[in-house]
Amino acid sequence: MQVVYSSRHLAHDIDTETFMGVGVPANEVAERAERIRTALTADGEFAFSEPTEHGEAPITAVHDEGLVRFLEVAWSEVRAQAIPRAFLSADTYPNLAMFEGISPDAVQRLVREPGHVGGRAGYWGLDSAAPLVAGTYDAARAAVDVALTTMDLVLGGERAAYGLCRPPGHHAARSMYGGYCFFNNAAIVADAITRATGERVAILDVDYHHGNGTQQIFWRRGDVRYVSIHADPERAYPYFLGRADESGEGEGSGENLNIPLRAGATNADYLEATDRAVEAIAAGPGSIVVVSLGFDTYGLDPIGDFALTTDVYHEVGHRIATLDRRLVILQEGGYHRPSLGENARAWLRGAEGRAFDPLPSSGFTERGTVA
Ligand code: Q9C
Ligand code: ZN
Repeated sequence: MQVVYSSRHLAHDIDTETFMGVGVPANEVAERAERIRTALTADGEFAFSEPTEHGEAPITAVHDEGLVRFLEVAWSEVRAQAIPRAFLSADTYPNLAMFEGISPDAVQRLVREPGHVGGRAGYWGLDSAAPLVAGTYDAARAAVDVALTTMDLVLGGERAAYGLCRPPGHHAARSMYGGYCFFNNAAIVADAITRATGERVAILDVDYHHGNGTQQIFWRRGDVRYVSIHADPERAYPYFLGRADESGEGEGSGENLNIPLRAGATNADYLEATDRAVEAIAAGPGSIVVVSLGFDTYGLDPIGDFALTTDVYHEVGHRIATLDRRLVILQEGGYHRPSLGENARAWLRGAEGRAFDPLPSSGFTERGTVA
């Protein structure tokens, strides 16, 4: 399989994130992508290439231009405003209740991007879990180019290709970054495919978290079907979207399918959900599926609570391949670093119909496997 990778992700060099008001070791770190790159290289069946520059137009086709401009200058603003922090995190977020009783029209007029960079980060940001540093914008732009180059390979005739995107994208909405995500790589690609082919596109999101950004971007669109399997937002980030009764509106009515799962979800639970998701995609038109691929569903993931093991990724990849559609596979989350390479190898080999022989010494013990 063709893999697109750029070392420019290394510029998004973070070691701390904020969780419930406290600085904690970052989850979404450079080592993640390097682990996957190393494992796929050692496998020998993956051919790597560099992304090509696609410019800003495909980004502003799904994102507000103001978000792009903010992310571009955010770090120099931190410096210019002499904010003594190692990374940018918001001061205040505009909670919906701040505007209770004020008409929607008035809210539109009153809520403006402030000058203070801590306020600007609140205006454009969802949460404190997306630390922004000097190289973040460049890395996020490179991730978009990785995604679009992966799409080019598939439009050029590859049956499946994998974009090793970092930072990830599925929490980024039209006018918002957050959840370790800055630009929505999968949404940018799905939108670009509709324009390039005139066909409908499906997005299958198998990251542990609900892809609130992708859902928001396509909520009213009839040409992109979004299907997501994720932790129930009742207990998991992003908390305020991702429930089973969210199905889209207007032309997008019925084009959004959320499959929330309980804590401790097993391989069997996951395969059942996968079959439902595959069925929902097969029921619609189109020849290309964009996969938002996350491994935070793994039993040992530090921020997930599912119980999946490596062999189920091979089977999930295989079941998605039974759709017999072309696949643009883009990396999202997954934070148990020692297993990331093996899990990616298992999934991608499954999607290609190849066998998977686990490496004998992966150096960690799976929770949830029968010893
Ligand atoms: N205790 C992706 O997987 N909350 N984003 C972390 C840690 C933010 C996940 C809480 C999770 C964002 C792409
Ligand atoms: Zn995730």
